[in-house]
Amino acid sequence: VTLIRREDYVAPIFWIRTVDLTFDLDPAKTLVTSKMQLERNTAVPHGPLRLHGEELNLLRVLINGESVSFRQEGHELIIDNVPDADFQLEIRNTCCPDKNTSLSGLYTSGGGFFTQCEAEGFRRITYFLDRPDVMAVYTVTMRADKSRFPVLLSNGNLLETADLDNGRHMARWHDPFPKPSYLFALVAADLVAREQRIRTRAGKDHLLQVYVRRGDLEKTEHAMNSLIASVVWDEARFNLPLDLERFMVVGVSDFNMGAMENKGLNIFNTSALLASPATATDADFHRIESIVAHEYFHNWTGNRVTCRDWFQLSLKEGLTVFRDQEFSMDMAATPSARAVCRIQDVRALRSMQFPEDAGAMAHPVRPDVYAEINNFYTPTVYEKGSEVVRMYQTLVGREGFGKGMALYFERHDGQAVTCDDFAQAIADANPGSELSKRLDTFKRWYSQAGTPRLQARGQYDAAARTYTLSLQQVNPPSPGQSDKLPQVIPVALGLLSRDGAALPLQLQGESEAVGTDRVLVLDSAEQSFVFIHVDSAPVPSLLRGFSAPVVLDDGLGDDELLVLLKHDSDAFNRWEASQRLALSRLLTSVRTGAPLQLDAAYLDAMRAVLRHPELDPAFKALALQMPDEAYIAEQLTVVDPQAIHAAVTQAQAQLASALAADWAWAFEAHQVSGGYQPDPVQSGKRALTNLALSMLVLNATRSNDGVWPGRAYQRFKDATNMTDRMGALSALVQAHAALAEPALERFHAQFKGEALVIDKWFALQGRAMEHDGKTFARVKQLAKHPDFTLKNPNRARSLIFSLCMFNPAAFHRTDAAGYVFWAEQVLALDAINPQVAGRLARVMDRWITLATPYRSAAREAIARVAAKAELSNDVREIIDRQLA
Ligand code: DPP
Ligand code: ZN
Repeated sequence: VTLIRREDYVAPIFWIRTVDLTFDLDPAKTLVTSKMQLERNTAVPHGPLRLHGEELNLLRVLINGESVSFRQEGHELIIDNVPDADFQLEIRNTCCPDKNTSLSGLYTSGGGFFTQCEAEGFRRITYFLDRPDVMAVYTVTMRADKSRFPVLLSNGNLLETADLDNGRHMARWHDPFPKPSYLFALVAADLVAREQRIRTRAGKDHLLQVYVRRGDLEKTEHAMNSLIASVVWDEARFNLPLDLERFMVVGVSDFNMGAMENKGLNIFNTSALLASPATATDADFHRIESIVAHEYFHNWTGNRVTCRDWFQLSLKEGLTVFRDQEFSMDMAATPSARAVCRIQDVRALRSMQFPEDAGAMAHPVRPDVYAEINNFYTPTVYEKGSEVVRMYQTLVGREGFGKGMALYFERHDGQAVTCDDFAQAIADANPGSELSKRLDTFKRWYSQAGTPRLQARGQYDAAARTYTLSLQQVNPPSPGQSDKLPQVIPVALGLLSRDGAALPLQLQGESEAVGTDRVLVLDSAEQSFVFIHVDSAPVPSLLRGFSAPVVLDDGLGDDELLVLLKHDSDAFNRWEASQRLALSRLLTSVRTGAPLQLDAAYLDAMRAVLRHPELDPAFKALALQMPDEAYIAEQLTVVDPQAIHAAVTQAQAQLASALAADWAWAFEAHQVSGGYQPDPVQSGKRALTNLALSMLVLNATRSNDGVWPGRAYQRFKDATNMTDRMGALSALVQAHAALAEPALERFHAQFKGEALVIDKWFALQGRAMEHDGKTFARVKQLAKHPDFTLKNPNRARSLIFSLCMFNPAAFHRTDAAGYVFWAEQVLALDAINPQVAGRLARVMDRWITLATPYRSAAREAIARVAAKAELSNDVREIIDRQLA
């Protein structure tokens, strides 16, 4: 594979200023005519015109109306002789949307036409300078059969529509904003729209539309509400208005990602768009709100200011994830609901991004090299990128960050820029800030891969009444980066007395205490901070709100963690204490191989959380859950997935049985009354009742008691919303209760027309707790189910990814059958859809840490994939890195 390097960036030799596209849409063969206005970039040396194109059939090439000689080399169309003055280039080609199973470029789904151009899909539509720093003004004419494709959409404003001969019709669109090709989109399909007119703060009127297939209209209300809330929020928080008269969102069921921010025409995976109480869970509602917001926010962070090259991807993605996370927290409204959002985000970061940062595919937030850019839409670029943006805000303050954003748009609106430009704008808007003092050091977050380890040790001097906090950071090596420099780590902290009081914080040299909550900035390998006037040995609460994406070792023991769990004013660290109490017990059992026996101190603490009169039910549900098995694996140098799973299973069983009466109380006490709302209050109660129910069913099944399984089945049947229905079904399935089978059958029959619900049905079985190899056997069986197909990414993910990625105990088998299955599925998917295959390949990133016999069997499976001659770039790059 060819590697692309960040340091090799050169500006384009030509600019494309305008492009006029005409599509004669036909599923088997679509004709594309492209007329472009080109201009030499005088800032760089002369050279031939090289256009990107893949899977295209070229018909003709004209310059200023005259035919011209050209060459085709690999995926490039090369024209050596082009005029020095501005010129018009006309290209005609065809492509085959029906055969496009990769879902990149122009493809068909459910009988309609859709596009996906990020990152490099536009070159699968027509020949172009398909790179984000080439920005053009687009005019798009579409012609298609009117009865099959009554709705014709593209970016920007509708100029005209007309009926044509032979039952065809046309529409012409114009987007006034210059944009890179990755933001181009078109849709031609039989769709209906929910519409809403809004007037923004600036007094402008806008039309919002959500287009879906006919039966799905009533499932769009939540997306529309989320869109309106996003528009309002971006104006209020960042002064960023909607800049188009019309903003369209379209749902499609075959889609590789969650959604795509094409200018004025966002295209969404239906799983990230459609929701009704009967078909979507609280988690789905929450996810839809955040993805609708994310794509809308891209209109400024991504579209108005875009990336110069794909190495800068986090410029738009990290920043936009940060914005959507802030939005979700603001929507959550109450402090405890905000904390729940933060906990969920950090949990996802630590179980997805931390392993990535420690594995074969570890890369900096701004990567240095790639073979296939699609492989770099990663948790590092997105979620760690968002944490980096959050640290800017921590270092310059919320107001300072707002000023920095304003300066960023003032400087760069309409441009394609780099992460350096963003950093500079935030720093320049905040002279003298903790950021500006050390901007270069801070920017190491963009260039160094890996998760920093932060060690903190405190020493109390009773005579001097001082508390010295020594911080030390270690940045372990990652592939290609053996020596690293210290990073800037903002450490938000507080000190608690043993009885839980928040202590005033005064550092040596300061004239008075500055509150009970503050941020220390570590920017070297080691630094000590001396707090004065400290009356007793404190319990430190460090890294509050997870103020930096690091692994913290604070050396606290159970007694101190129990103080934090009970009293910390920072809800994140309160939750963290609950997880660490569980984690230390799980790890002891995994490391020693001794059966896990939960002690009274732990169980009493968990009971106190569950019974707490004031804590938020959503918080309780999170605190009472065991850490993810993937996160537990991260704490170990040699990973035995079965041992981890056994420890978690034992812990759950003991928590279920020791707290049985408390779970029963929690189940009864948190029932939701009134109509369904996906708000934090109701969803928190449902999260806790569903957790309680799963514990009760688990406990009953183990003691052959039929009462709770019976109640769960009844609840499953009678549920009035999907959250409770899935909660009860999952309780039965995870406990392997006898009633799980009839429930699964009933569920399938009830929802057989609802693709997104059938995905849940597959996913639940793919994630079911392993039990004598039954789960694995069932997944293999389900892969032959008439409803199963690898062609639809959601369906492939629902079954195959659920097993390989989210069910370690069913996947990692001593007979290696899980790995054999993985290799088969990667190869089968690669022939259809390389992007999705690439994602599945990532499952083996950390094979090297596996214990015997898993390690050698995993390597063999990877080698089996590597041996295949025709692999996509996507899969090849990942496999190469795994074997490097
Ligand atoms: N659709 C992806 C996202 O919004 C890529 N831009 O993050
Ligand atoms: Zn994005």
